[in-house]
Amino acid sequence: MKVFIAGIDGYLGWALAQYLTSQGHTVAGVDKLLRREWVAEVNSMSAIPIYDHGERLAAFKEHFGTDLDFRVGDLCDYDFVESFIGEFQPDAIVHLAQMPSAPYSMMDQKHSVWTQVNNITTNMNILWAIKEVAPQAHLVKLGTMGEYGQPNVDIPEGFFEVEYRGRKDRLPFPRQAGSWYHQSKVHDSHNTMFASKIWGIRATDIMQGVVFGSRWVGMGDDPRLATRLDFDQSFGTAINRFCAQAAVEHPLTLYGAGTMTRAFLPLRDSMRCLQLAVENPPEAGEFRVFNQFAESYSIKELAEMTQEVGSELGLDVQIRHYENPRTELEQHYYNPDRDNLVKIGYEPSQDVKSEMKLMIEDLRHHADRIRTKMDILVPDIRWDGSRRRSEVIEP
Ligand code: USQ
Repeated sequence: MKVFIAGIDGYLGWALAQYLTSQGHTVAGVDKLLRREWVAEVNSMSAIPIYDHGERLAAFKEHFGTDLDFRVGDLCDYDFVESFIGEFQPDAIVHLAQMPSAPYSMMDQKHSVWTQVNNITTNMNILWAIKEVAPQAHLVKLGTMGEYGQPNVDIPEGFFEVEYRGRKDRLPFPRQAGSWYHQSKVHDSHNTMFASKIWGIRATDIMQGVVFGSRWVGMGDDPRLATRLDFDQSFGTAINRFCAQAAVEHPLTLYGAGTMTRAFLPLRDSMRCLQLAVENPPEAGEFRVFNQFAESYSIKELAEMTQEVGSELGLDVQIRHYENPRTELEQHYYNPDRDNLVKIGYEPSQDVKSEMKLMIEDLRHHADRIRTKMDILVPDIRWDGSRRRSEVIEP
């Protein structure tokens, strides 16, 4: 199939371009390289070194024997989006090209507004381009499990049956997102569902959990093909941060009591699930929702697992509780469904510790890079828009 990846330079996008190519698909994609700028703006860098556009393209050609049509461009520029998608005529468009960080979006007025304008515009431009020049293309839109929030009932996949005042309907499940970033994804879900309804676009809205890990099986060791791995408070996700902290024996930064529960999946499962979504498109006009994760854990359990894996590797890993800089429920019910992907062949990984071990080993090679950024490991972006470094607390 011909797959267009929006956001092809990112953590998921660069890995996915290689993974889908290795599975026989033809890939093209676009990126404005903004993730590199955002991470520099928050005074950090990828723990695993990443190479520039030209070096990545050369390595891709050497390894896969084919040119990758990866253009640097702006998805907020509609003419560019329409012309590239019209030229490539994809069967599927995987849309990963958004600002993905909750803390970054909570920093101040400028960052929250920018996040929403950028994220909603990129999605709207892709929806319009599908309608205008590639109506057969299937949009695989990366949303987030965080769109649902933490309701005190089970979380279905997008829709639920409801009976109200004697009448029944199948309605979208309520979205109660916990950051301006997560809210931007809620708006995208609504816009995509509406576009499907009025224009007959086929779309899969992926409610993805928190991704972790540094590689997919078969990724090889050419450093030019490595994907980025962030560990700062904004762009590093919980397990990736814990593994980076373990690699340099910095205490793990557990926010609050650490009893928040989230759904997680390793990078390789994310690749596999996106492949399954692409290869099993919905009918024209169908808008479907996949909850995409392997398993749920509390953040405290994950810190303890990181500590165990760290000590198996001879590292002294302490766990410390810090004031929670976020406004979020720490004690809550959490039970999301995950059936749609399993029905089309997904076998969830259940071995978080093996993945952590691989990642800590990868990160230990780059411990010196992480050590240069020790001062940014403790969070200071607070959900009320102020900045103050969290203090250590007794839970
Ligand atoms: N947390 C800690 N310590 C840390 C970092 C995080 O205790 O050092 C806690 C947070 O308070 C939160 C949980 O871990 O309760 C998850 O935080 P996270 O930063 O790993 O994940 P989140 O902000 O939710 O965002 C990440 C990605 C985002 C994606 C989302 C999926 O950055 O792009 O949409 O995961 S989900 O969480 O399912 O919404």
